[in-house]
Amino acid sequence: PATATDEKKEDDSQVIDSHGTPLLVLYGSNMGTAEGIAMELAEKGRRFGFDVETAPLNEYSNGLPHQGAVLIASASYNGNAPDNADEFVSWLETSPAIGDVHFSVFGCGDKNWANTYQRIPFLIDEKLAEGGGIRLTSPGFGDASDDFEGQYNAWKEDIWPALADAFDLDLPSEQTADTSIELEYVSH
Ligand code: FMN
Repeated sequence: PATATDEKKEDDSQVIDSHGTPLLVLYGSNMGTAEGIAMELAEKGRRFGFDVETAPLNEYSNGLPHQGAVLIASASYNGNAPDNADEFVSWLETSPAIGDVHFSVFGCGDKNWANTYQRIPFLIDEKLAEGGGIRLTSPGFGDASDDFEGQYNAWKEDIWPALADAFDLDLPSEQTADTSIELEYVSH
């Protein structure tokens, strides 16, 4: 017999319009913050019907896919790349031709490292754009000494509508705009 739990499961699966657009979510992370963000984005992407893969940045040090989109979350360590992103960053520093890769970058940083604040995510965003990559949104930057969560949420909210636009997808609007809808209800 159908229980309340079964019904909920069914509802969840019905939400998905499985268009299968490739979504590669890459991370540069030593302590898990950027990797955690990548996993959260991947999970949401799957719910939205993307064909999602996740990997450390170093697995793509020879090039990025031109199909679908690439989301990147990275930290910096004294201005250097995290351990699992060093080869990727070295490759980018050779100014490769990126081509029409759709991407967006979120930086995990801390203003306590003032001179090298967000150096690596900033570099990744700049180099990808210089090489011909197409920014889905402006890069986001979260500062662990400030409102990291708020800065992350602001970037994250723009990602899904930008992906819907770029790939002509019909993502459910109450999901793409869930936070702003909630805020609207509260303020009325
Ligand atoms: N943040 C920056 O913005 N620039 C830096 O140069 C920088 N250097 C750091 C060096 C050390 C030893 C540590 C512990 C943190 C540093 N941070 C710096 C902050 C981290 O990048 C930030 O905490 C980030 O969220 C860590 O991400 P992860 O957990 O994915 O490795």
